[in-house]
Amino acid sequence: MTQAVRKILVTSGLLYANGPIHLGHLVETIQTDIWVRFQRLRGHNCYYVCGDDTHGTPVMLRAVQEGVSPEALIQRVQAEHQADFHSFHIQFDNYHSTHSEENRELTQDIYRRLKAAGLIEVRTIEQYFDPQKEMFLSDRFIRGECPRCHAADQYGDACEVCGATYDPTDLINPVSTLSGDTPILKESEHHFFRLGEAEDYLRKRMQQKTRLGDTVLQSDSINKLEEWFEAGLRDWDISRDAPYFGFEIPDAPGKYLYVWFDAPIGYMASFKNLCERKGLDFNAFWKPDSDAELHHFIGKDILYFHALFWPAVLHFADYRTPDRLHVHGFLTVDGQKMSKSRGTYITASSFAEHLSPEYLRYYYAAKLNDRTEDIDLNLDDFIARVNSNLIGKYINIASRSAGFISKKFEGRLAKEFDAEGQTLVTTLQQAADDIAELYETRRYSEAVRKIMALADQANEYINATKPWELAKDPQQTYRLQQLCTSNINLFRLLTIYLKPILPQLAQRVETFLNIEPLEWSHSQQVLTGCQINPYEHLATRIDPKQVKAMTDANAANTPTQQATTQDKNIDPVADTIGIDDFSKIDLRIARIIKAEHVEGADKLLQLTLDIGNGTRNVFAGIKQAYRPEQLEGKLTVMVANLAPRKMRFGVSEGMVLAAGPGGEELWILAPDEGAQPGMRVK
Ligand code: B3M
Ligand code: ZN
Repeated sequence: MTQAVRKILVTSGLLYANGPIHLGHLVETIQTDIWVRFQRLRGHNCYYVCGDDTHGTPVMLRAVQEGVSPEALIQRVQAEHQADFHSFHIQFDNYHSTHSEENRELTQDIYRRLKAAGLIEVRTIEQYFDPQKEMFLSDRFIRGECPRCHAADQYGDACEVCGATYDPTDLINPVSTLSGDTPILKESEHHFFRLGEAEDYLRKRMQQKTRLGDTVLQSDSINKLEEWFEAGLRDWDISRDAPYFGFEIPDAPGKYLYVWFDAPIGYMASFKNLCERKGLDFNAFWKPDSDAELHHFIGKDILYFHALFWPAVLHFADYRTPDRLHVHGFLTVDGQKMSKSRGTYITASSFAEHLSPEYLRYYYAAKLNDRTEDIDLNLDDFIARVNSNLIGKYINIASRSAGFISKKFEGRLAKEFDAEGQTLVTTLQQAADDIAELYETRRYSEAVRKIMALADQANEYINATKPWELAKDPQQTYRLQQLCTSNINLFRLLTIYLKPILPQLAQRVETFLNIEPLEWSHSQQVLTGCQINPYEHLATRIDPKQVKAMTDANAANTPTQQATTQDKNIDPVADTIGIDDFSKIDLRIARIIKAEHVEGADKLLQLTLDIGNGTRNVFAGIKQAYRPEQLEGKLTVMVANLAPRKMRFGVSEGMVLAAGPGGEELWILAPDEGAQPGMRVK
């Protein structure tokens, strides 16, 4: 059982300072917090730092829109983030900001080191510039016609209709989304990080086992890296021109470091700030000879930055690199991506207003594993699991035994268990190592399953021994006290095992049992002969009405939220056409009879559509918005007389209609009930 005390530094992704925390963000922070609390319960020195990611164009533009300085904006948002995390019991050692002195110093110093190592190259490039707004435009602020399939209104880097990727300069009729003007091409000097130079190092590192005895990444992420190596590592443009909210590049006036360059350095800055406050040794954690562990918890969408750029930057700037990247998937709610109109785009604060945050921690834990797959928050299942497992199984053990101890024995536990009670207590004690291993390896759902199976055993034992019957028989008084004592001990052991997930509940149990804060090693002790406090209600069941009230409240918030975020993105109405032009387009109701992923395509799904008189094969750029199983069986609308197009993956015979800016925000059209495949849309 005894293990050397580990020094562990843990981070979760830094949140963009331009919006509220929602249940998707919490998948990451909750799972990190559970891991960190587990390590602390085991007696390790585990530090958890995080902070806000404050730089970049979106923050700058939003501040302009709100008429405040970016500093004021990020300060306000950071306070909101911290309050939300606090209500979900996320126990950071430090919550900092990338817009801090520590981060400025570290970032500029790291830039200088990379430059001295010959890894920075300055090249002149041509880039689109918005003459009205007087700023260079990144790809996401330019839209235009796809150079390959001629779909209108595509982003500057990729077409969501045909899946082509290209440079913004390849777009036909480009438009700045900031002003609606045609951008002009302008030359500018950019600073590049020569990532290719790090390829050998990165490839080796990917295969190596760290001090933890495993590779840095889990296998599904290693496969992703292999693909990226295969495609070739491109130089990384790490500079942006003024105006930009960020750090200036040393000795390059008017040039700023790209937000993604200083963001991960923000992990170091947050820790440095902690060191200064607590007198810790920064270098002992960050220099190459450090004997501390470094763990990053991240979403799968930012793997490229954390598995390629970040270790390369650290290594060549003479810092240590992470031991482990814990990569997780996204959240869906009721099987679909979070949706404002369905009320499932749930903010942290509105959840906490309606329901106990610990219930979300419990539900996420019951779903999470060490793979990168998405997890689903099914709201009915959420209610059922909390009510029947957490309350019905775990809390029930205490509520069925504690009353007798107070009423019949003045709160005093028996000095020893009977033989059977002892056996069961021992069984639960012996599970400690297995459960610890499941937490350590981030297989929380297995841990919860195991803990609940032990709770089942405890309940079966109570059902079989029937304390309420013994209570009627004066001959059995001591036996009753013994039984309730072992039951209370079973409850105490389960509380230790659940404590990383349910810290506040555990604290209430500690008060009830009149004991010091529980640690993992306390699982090998028992509680006998002492005085406990009267049982007070520890937790209540969820009333489905609470969940309904929460989704209603979030749905009701929708129009205002959308109006502020989308005002700017409404496209002007196109040139007028006659009815003849319109009637050239043959729109048909189609049933999606099959939807599949396309090997090697990031944005496309392959759809088989039934249009009444036959089927069509269509490649649609909706992969980020839908999973295939969400589409199969649905009716939609397609352009049936679009000329077939030969694509890399096959021939596309038409196009399905969808609305929205793109990426995850796309919604395919659906007819009202009654429409049949093949009907013409006029
Ligand atoms: N803010 C992106 C994100 O929130 C970014 C993470 C930075 S981690 C250094 O997904
Ligand atoms: Zn295209």
